[in-house]
Parts: sequence; structure tokens; C-alpha cells
Amino acid sequence: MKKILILNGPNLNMLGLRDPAQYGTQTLADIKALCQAKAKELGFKIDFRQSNHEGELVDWIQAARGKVAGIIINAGAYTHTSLAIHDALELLDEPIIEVHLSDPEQREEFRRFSYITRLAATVIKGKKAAGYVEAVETLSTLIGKKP
Ligand code: DHK
Repeated sequence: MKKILILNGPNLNMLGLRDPAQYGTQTLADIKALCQAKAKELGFKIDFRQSNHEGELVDWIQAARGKVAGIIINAGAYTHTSLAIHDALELLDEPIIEVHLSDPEQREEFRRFSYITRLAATVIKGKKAAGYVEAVETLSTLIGKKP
């Protein structure tokens, strides 16, 4: 069974406590369960992870090369700062979907730039937890098209 890696960056372990107007009320465990259910329906396995550490995220991306069918990433604040995560993602041949619970472009100026967007097949933003489910569906379609 093909596997999708879903990576979450810093502070996403605090969902449920963070501003619900931006991030919704669901916890990361709730989002994991939603992704798991959608992936099961579509015939995929998921590996769902969160880290507050940039280097750990880089290690996980490197380890995923050739081992997963695709990757969904919400790099949290590292979206806007991490050239290291960009460079790790750039080495992947597998499709990448960038997801955000909020719409960073509608927020503070410092959230408008993303290091990930230029590598992503699609960016899904502003849909809160439902965006992750949409990302699993979109990735499944992209993977399904690959031989
Ligand atoms: C999550 C974060 O933690 C922020 O730093 C980003 C993103 C937005 C989100 O909307 O999921 O700016």
C-alpha cells in the first residue's frame, strides 16, 4: 500500500489552544484522525508527524526520499523562514502539497512569503482542518496519475 507522509511544523501540536479564528478548534490528533480516515477510504497509508525542530523536519524529509508516494507539509512558521526545509524538499521527486489551516496571505505581512510554494504542486490554505483532508484527496489524485 502506498504511503503519504504528512509533516507538521512548530506549534501545530498546540492546535485547540491557538487562535480558533485562524486555526479552528480541532486538535492535531483530530486532524490526524480525519487524514487517516480519508487515506483509508482512498487506499493509502499515512505517516503523520509533528516537530518543533527544523532539523528534525529536514531529517524526516531526507529519509522520505524514494520511500513515500508523496508528501503533505504544513511547516508552520518555518514556511516563511526555512531555506533548509526548502532545500530538503527540492531533492524529492515525489509530489508535494503545501497546506495551511489559515490563509497566511490574508494575515500579517511577515506570513506572506513561503519557501515551499515554488516546490508545491498545490497550496491549500484557509480551510482549517478540512484543508488537510482536501490535501490527502488531491495528493491521491496526483499519485494515481503516476505510473
Ligand atoms: C501555521 C503556523 O503555525 C503559522 O506560523 C503560519 C500556518 C500559518 C497555518 O495556517 O497552518 O503562518
